[in-house]
This record gives sequence, structure tokens and C-alpha cells, in this order.
Amino acid sequence: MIDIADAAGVIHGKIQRLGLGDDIGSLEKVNVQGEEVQKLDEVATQVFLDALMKGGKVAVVGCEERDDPVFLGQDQAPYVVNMDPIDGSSNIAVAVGIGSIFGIWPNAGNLETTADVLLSPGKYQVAALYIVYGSNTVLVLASASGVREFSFDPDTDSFILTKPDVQLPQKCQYYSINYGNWEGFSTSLKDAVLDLQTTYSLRYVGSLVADFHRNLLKGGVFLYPEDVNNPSGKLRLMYEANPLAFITEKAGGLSSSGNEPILNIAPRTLHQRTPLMLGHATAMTTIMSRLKNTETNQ
Ligand code: AHM
Ligand code: MG
Repeated sequence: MIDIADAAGVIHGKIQRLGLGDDIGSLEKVNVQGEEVQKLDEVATQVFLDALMKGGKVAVVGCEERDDPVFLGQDQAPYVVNMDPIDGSSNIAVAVGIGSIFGIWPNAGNLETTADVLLSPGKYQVAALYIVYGSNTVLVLASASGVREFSFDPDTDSFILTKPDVQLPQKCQYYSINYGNWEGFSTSLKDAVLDLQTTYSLRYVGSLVADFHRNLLKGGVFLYPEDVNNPSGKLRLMYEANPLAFITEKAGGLSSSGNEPILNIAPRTLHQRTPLMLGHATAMTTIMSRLKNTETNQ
């Protein structure tokens, strides 16, 4: 985690200088998801991979920007990591908060680590963390002992503990969803969203980490469900949904794909997508009961 935090400090510095140097813009190639790769996606991938290799604690890395697992040449290392080096890439060039996401699992590999070791359900994570490069830069870390927030201090180039025990607040205030996908939602999902609409305020910036962080601190729920064009939703199970679901549950919230808790899903492939709903337990319970009731009545 210290290796990731040190690398995040380097990325913070690069983001502060976006637009002044040449880290902004597209590489004019697409990744395994069919999305255009930004220069910062590639820079961050390399910075994090180098840090994890140097640190010696990680055997293999699954990464949004790499088709195949990256073996770090240290098969006996105690952990494996799935990561999204830059989340919210569409916001890089428009000065909106972006982030990085990491899920950390034990390395169950024996003498030779294989790619399969990355495909473990989210409930087996030992820790998960994300960084938001926003109005300030924060790192939120969840482990068995709870959820903590650290803020980046540019004077010392280090993260300082600023919230020792992060829990979702009692009151839910916000819901986050892309209404552009409305026409493709099922009737039961539309009913659930209409419920949210009458109770909470809408907030959506289009960077998962930024939307998630607001909802965690202020009380909210985030939804990227399936729609007719995207039957598995958009977000990726191993390096977006699982780490954030782990943090949510440690902070007293709930997560679901609509069918089952995110952390119970048995992964099939590194880059598989999943419908994702997670956040405040009250709002999540309302959504889940609405989905269930409509299904029962049909
Ligand atoms: P990415 O930038 O790592 O590819 O992440 C995907 C992003 C998420 O940050 C965000 O929640 C979502 O895609 C927004 O999608 P949309 O523009 O369809 O609302
Ligand atoms: Mg992402």
C-alpha cells in the first residue's frame, strides 16, 4: 500500500501539470475494452507497475489497460492486485476529478503463479483502496480493521491520515446514475430509479471514484445498471466493482449486481463487466425491494 501511495504521489504531480506538459490527449489506440487510451492512462499504468515491481510484494497485476495479466517476476510475493490506473478517463482533459482503483488479494499461487490467481471473488480481498485526484488528492483504504482516509500533503509528498474511521452517514442524500441510458432500463429498474428521484438529490460527474467518494462521505448510492445495449452494464468487476464494493461494505453499506452481492460473484475473465449498484444501505434496500417486487408481480 505504501508502494501504491508513493506512486499516487507521482501521478498527483503529473495531474497538477496536465495541459502544461505533454501528458494530455489520446494515444490514438484502443484498449481491450474498445475504449480510446489516453496518454495519462499509459503513464499511470507504467508508474504503478514499476512501483509494484520495485516493492516486491506483488506477484501479478490485472490492469484495465493491459489485455493480459502482468507477471512481475516475483511469483512468491504475498499479494496479487487488480487495478484501474486512471478511472474517469473521459474527464482527464476537462479538469474534473479522476482517480485510481486497486483491489488486493492474497497470492494463492504456489511455486508458479498463474493468471487464474487473479480471478478470485471480491470477498477474498485483504484490502482495497482508491485515490481521487480532485479538489484535493485523497486516498481511501479499507482493510479488516476498517476504512481510513488520507490526504496528500504536497509539502512532504506524503499522505497524512485525515479520517481514521470512515462510515457511511446515517442519512442518505444523493443518488448517482447516467440518465442517458434510461430508455434501455427494465421497468423494475425505472421504478427503482423513480423512487430514488422522489427521495434524494441527483449528483453525477462521470468519474466512478469521484461519484463514489462523494456518496461515501455524504451518504449516497451509485448505480451503473444493465440496459438493453449493455446487458452486463459498463463497469468492470475485478478492478472497479470489487474494490469499491469491499470499501462500501466495510463502511456499512451494501453492493449488488441486481442478482447477487458484488463480492460473491465468481469471476470468469479479467475484464468482465457487471451491473453495479452500491452505497448507502437504506437506499440499496429500497432499490433491491423494488427490483424484487416488480419481478414477483410480473
Ligand atoms: P474508465 O475511465 O476507467 O474507463 O471508467 C469508466 C467510467 C467510470 O469512471 C464512470 O463511472 C463511467 O465510466 C461513466 O460512464 P458514462 O459516461 O457512460 O456515464
Ligand atoms: Mg474506470
